[in-house]
Amino acid sequence: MLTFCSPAQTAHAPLRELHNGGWMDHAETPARLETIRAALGPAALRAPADHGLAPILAVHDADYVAFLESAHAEWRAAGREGDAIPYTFPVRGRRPLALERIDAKLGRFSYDAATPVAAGTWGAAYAGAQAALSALEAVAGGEAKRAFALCRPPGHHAGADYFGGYCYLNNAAIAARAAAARGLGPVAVLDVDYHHGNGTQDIFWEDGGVFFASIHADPATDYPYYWGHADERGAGDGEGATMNLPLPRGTTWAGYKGALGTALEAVAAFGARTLIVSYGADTFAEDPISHFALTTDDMNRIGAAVATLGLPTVTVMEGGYDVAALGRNVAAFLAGLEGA
Ligand code: Q9C
Ligand code: ZN
Repeated sequence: MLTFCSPAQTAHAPLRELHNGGWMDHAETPARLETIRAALGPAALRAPADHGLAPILAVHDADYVAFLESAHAEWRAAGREGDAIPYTFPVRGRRPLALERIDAKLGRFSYDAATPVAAGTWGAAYAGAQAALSALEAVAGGEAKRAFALCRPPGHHAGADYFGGYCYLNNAAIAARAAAARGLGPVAVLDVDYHHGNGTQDIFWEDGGVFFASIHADPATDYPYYWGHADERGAGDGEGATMNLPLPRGTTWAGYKGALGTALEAVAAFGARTLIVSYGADTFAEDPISHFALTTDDMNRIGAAVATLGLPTVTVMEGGYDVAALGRNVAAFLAGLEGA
């Protein structure tokens, strides 16, 4: 499958994250991208074109983007070493303030302490968003029916003005909004990462032109906890255009396929003409931070089921942390999507 990826995306390499009360090696590593690239081979791999900041600013607030660009430099200017990590957060309802200190800004624009801003973060996130936009462009221009954006860092936890969950720019949302702006709507985003795509949900919460469907671990037991419950359905113009299908830990294909069928039926019923897939391989049984029990063959089945929609489709890479199996899991999904 036509695949977009930039070498700049490996410059993002945070060392560690806060996990269950201690430090662990950051799970979202450059090796993830390398192993996927190796598994897919060089034949259909292409460097993204630069579509600039405008399509990013169509999703993310300008002050948030400006913060991301300068956050690591501000961290260093404050005399700190290593990665910038937030640790103090304004609870909901706090009044807006003109914040000066880097620590105050880090907390203002994030919602967890597991998502460091490293020296190469902005460049990698920007390049990844360009990969998503280039994949959309290939599909929109009719060059390919389907394309893959090998985004890294991932994006679906990032909201209009916040980072978190290893995500900084919401690649799927950026592609979805660009598709709508190009007249390719209605657009659907199908999120099959293990974790709920809270950032994407928030971005399109009141947008009736973009349908968001997510199949994920029940937020009662799993990150991101505060979003992804079955009764979250959107609001205002977007009421009914959000669908959440939480599943219990331990879910196998037997439990997964029904939810996938429900999501695909809803995408078709919405009348979507363009599909963006947020694909995470962290539903894999051996994933070190997740708790579903899907196999590599199941990844192929997910791809094949999505292909039955027959829609122009951009797949955007999200999570998946079993690096040893990641390449073959992504390849299996894309092969299913291609009808192989
Ligand atoms: N103790 C993605 O898959 N850490 N992000 C959970 C649980 C955050 C995953 C910690 C997981 C974020 C794109
Ligand atoms: Zn995930």
